[in-house]
Amino acid sequence: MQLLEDLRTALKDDELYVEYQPIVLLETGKIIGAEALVRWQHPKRGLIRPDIFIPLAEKSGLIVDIGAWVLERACRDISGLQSKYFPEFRVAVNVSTIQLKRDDFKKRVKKILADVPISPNSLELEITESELLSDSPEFDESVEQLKLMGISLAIDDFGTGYSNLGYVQKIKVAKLKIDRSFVHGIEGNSDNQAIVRAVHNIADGLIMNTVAEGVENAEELLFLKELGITHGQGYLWSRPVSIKSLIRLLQDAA
Ligand code: G
Ligand code: G
Ligand code: G
Ligand code: NA
Ligand code: MN
Repeated sequence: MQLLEDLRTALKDDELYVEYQPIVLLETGKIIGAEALVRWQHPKRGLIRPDIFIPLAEKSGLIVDIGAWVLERACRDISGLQSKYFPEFRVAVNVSTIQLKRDDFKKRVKKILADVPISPNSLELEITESELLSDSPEFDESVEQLKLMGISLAIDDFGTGYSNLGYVQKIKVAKLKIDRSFVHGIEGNSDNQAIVRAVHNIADGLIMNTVAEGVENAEELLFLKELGITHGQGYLWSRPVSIKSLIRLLQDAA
């Protein structure tokens, strides 16, 4: 498959880059961090979205190197932003369960943290599930080690895919990110209201934070605040932007 062949060379040909989408406190709108999102500028086909190439990367195993590259890029970008402007700023990076199942994942993370001046406390890893996570001692070990290093963990796209409540209880992450399909149009959809309320109650009971993804307008924001959700992300505040634009956005708000 041509696209997969192209993806094999995309890293070394410098075709991947990272954008950042602000994560805000719903109460004040203050931007407290950002999620790193990878992009692929294909030389012939133009911009290819991660929904297309991340699954390819996962199936082929390329996600291990691509994921490590995204993590290092994000740490470098945010390290610069912290040291020059906003020392408290946090960054969330997506990691596939395939990366977490590798027994060298912890070593790769340690190496990045040794090379880049950034505190593990300002780093969050969003676990995205691409496959059913059957019993994996390597995965459990990675999760424990990352926590010991002071890195916080979140479950991404909660409520869709394979994540289930037993899994949430078992790995005890700090945060659930509520999938945007439940957030969109929430003010007029009582099913979605019930789901978001229930997810928030579960998170609250397990002492986890909740982040609402895909917040697009003031009606959704108001509803989420009333439900007690604390953090959000979405086009209401900003699309994913370059590191330069992120810094500008933060400076304008300061
Ligand atoms: O600046 P620009 O129009 O590109 O910003 C895109 C969106 O992000 C707009 O809705 C703008 O109001 C919002 N935005 C920019 N900075 C901040 C901020 O510091 N806090 C909040 N809540 N929103 C911001
Ligand atoms: O960036 P966009 O809004 O198109 O993201 C689409 C999907 O791609 C999201 O579900 C997101 O989790 C995933 N994604 C984006 N960047 C990364 C990444 O660096 N690693 C992994 N594993 N998934 C990513
Ligand atoms: O990791 P995750 O799948 O949650 O990645 C976030 C994805 O959601 C990215 O593809 C990003 O571009 C997209 N996104 C971010 N904010 C919004 C939003 O307000 N509305 C919609 N429809 N998509 C969004
Ligand atoms: Na995701
Ligand atoms: Mn994510």
